[in-house]
Amino acid sequence: MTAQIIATQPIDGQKAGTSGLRKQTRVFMAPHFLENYVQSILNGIGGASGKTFVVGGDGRYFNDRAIQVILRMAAANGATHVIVGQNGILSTPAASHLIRKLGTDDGFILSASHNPGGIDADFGLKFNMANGGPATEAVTQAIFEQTTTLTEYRILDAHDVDLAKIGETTLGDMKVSVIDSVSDYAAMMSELFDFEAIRALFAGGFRMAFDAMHAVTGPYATAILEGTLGAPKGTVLNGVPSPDFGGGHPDPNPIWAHQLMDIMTGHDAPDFGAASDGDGDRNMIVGRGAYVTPSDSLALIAAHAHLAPGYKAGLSGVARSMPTSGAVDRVAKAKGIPCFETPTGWKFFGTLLDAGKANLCGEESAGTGSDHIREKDGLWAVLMWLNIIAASGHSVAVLMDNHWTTYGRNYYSRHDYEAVDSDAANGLMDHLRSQLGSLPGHHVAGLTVTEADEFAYRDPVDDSYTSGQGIRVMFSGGSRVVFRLSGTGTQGATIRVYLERVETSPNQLHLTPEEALAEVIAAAEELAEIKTRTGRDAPDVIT
Ligand code: VG1
Ligand code: CO
Repeated sequence: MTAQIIATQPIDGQKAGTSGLRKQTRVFMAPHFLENYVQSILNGIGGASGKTFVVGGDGRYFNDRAIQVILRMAAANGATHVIVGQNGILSTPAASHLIRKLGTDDGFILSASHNPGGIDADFGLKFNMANGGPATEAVTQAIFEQTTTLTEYRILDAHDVDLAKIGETTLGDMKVSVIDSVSDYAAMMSELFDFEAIRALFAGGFRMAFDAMHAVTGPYATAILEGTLGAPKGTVLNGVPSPDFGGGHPDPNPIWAHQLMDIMTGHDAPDFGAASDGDGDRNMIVGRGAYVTPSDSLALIAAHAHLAPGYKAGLSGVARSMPTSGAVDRVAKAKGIPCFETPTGWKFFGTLLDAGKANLCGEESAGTGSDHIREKDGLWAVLMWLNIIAASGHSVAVLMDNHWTTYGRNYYSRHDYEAVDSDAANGLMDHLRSQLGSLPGHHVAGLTVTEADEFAYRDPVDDSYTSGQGIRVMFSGGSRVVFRLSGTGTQGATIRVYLERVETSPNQLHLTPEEALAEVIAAAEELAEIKTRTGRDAPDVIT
């Protein structure tokens, strides 16, 4: 087995977005594309010599081939040890946990997360660092710079490693350990949550439906919910990961998880429903006929986390991404703990978690997690809810009602306009930017603007500065609209419009989001001229 040095040239567009590098699968499979990016990562971190890595992915099309390439390149670049999930499977949270538990230098996670999979869909590669979290902005930039000057990569001329068999083998001078994908993660969950209480809940007839969406959480949910916790067989739906996620879109929201929504709103609905995404870091929570927005879920968890054994000392602080609703802010205020507002993407929570400034974080896009790892964690959120339900004895609907009565309700919705012409999307954002200075004091669709800005963030731990993170327009009374361009799409631009209204009147807590947000939606249209600029009559996805 010899290390080969292959001559190559820089490939355009190898710039990571909100969460890793995401491209259409065929782009990733083009000659040298994956190899160039992996070598750029290794160069960007100062080489692989003597290093250990965790490698795994969500099982989507090309996962298995990409892992074999990464293994051969790690070996050729002098890595000493790579730990791989069996059959190449590791959820993003499980990979983050393994990096931390085993003390490896870094990790490679093969996933395009909530994007569909298959040869005609999307593929992705995320690089995580020794704290278990996504590469920081600085490292991401260093890697990108490498992609623009790369002239060669190193790869071992070798056979495939058998990833089906648990055990140790070697590839050149490098050790390869194939490990069970689920057991370490499951053990960590049993330490954080009151498994006895949740087991008793299921034994008492509590019924649940978990939709794994043919993605990576299938084996994890089956082992934990149906295995350890004794939920009846069949609790986990779509539990076998498939390379194209059963032809679906593995994004856990009421639109894409409509099978679960139909079950939860149908006759004989179970008590509790949940779903997770392609790589297992997102979650959806739904009670019988009661969908919980991710922003509300974060706030409710902040209010009740002390009921779970791993959090009984209470929270040190909470953090949310800027577009996430302010519901959690009011819980933090009531508890007297800090609440941080960060740019979109889990990488911005890492320093706060490492420094102990926050130990609960969340995003409106169905991401929730804590300092147990450095990624958001879908099943963690589901188990946290089960723990809260078991400890409080309340249903999801009662928990949310009580929460709104105590703290008020942040009505919230996100409108996505997908695959919009990039020039039109940039024009829309430029137009908004040009209005910022003149908006305060003006009336838009019956609302009065109090503040308008483009969000920028100075990290309170490492002092790094990130600008251009979304346009915010705040209205009197606490309503708000935020506009951002997505950093995870692979075609054209996706415009995200985040709509929010705060309501504290006791008789206004049960409106539909459409009713409650009608004025804010009208204001968003008036400010951004979405219809005329994009040619779209309505959003593609409303969550
Ligand atoms: C989206 C979400 C963001 C999330 C990111 C990665 O990014 O809005 O909150 O962190 O996806 O999630 P964007 O730039 O498209 O808005 V995952 O589960 O796809 O890794
Ligand atoms: Co994900």
